[in-house]
Amino acid sequence: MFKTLTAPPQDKIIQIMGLYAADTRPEKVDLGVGVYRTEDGRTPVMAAVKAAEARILQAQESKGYVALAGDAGFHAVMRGLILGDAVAPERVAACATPGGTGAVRQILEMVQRLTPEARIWVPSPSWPNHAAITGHLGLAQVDYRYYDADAGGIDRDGMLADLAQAQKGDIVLLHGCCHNPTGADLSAQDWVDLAGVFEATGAIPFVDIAYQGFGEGLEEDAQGLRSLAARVPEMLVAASGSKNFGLYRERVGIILAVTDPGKPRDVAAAMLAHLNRQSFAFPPDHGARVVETILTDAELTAQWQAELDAMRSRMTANRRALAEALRAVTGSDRFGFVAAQRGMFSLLPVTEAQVAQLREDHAIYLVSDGRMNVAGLTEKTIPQVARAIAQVLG
Ligand code: PLP
Ligand code: TYF
Repeated sequence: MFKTLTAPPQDKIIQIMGLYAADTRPEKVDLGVGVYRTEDGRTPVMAAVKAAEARILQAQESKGYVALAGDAGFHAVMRGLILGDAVAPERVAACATPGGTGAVRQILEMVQRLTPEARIWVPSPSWPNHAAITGHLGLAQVDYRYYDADAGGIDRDGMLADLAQAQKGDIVLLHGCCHNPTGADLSAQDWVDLAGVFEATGAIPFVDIAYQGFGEGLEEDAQGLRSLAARVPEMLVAASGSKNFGLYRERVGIILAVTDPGKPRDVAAAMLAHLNRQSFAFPPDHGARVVETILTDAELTAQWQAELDAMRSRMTANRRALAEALRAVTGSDRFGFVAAQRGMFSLLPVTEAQVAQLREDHAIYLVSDGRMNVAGLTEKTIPQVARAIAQVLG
């Protein structure tokens, strides 16, 4: 069976991880994969996570299976963290998944089974796994206008005009906050206007939120999603605990399906559990247990929030410092958007060839589309990166 096989296309982000790992130059700078880093380049286990793990190690008496949809306590804390009190808990079907990617995959698989004719509207550009998974499942994807590269912000009119074309039952993917790869987010007014589009079209919002707490704050980052949830009859949410809990490899993710209470909620929950069973049966538990332990303990919650605040502040400071350094070396304000944006990523106005040049000549690693992980910058590397960008852009 393998003799005639050709290799599948590689994920451009994971490809960069490999190139970076193989580079032996000591001055190399990793601004590729979306992983948080400290000033000294580490991705540490958060202290609140360590404390929760110590408690779990002491108290856990069984590693027996939990449930196909994961643990109800985990569902409850994640529902609170993400949806707040925007919708009644009786309306929400929850299902744990292996990471946010697992949530995206399981949601789209449910869509494929329930409404195979639905089109999936995806912002242009978006995280590459969105198109990869819709393509893998054979779903029809339509890209909608989202990013305005000249403005370093969103193409609001283009987005609203495109989405007005969505049909009843179509699925519209939105990034909850910290848009990957552009760093350009929807404003509160945009979320309100989008709710109007959903009401008018009958399309269903699907919010992918992988960076809650990395933008403006835990509550602030969920505000748009919550305002939408309060207005629409149905909504899908895929959330990740990889970034805000630093639990990347533990694979913490959840689906929240907002439905009508009663039978629709129960059927959605059963469907999601059924689809978990078809793919991997029981979702991973350890990371989910860590999240539940933190969010059900006031002290651990406060400790975690303080750590998350510090991570966010570091990224914001890096943004400001890089924008200033770029202003100094280029004498122009064209990189001002880097300081104004939030989250882990910004998209630099560079060609694929210029990205290759930054990598080959300057040992600076960006994703091929120009995406930069600002958490990978340090006080020491910011001047080096600014000079290299200025040089490569000419
Ligand atoms: N969605 C987006 C937009 C992401 O950037 C990511 C990456 O972190 C994910 C989902 C899911 O990540 P994970 O599967 O590691 O939880
Ligand atoms: O965008 C990123 O860098 C992170 C990590 O297939 C990631 O979301 C990258 C590629 C991928 C899965 C996760």
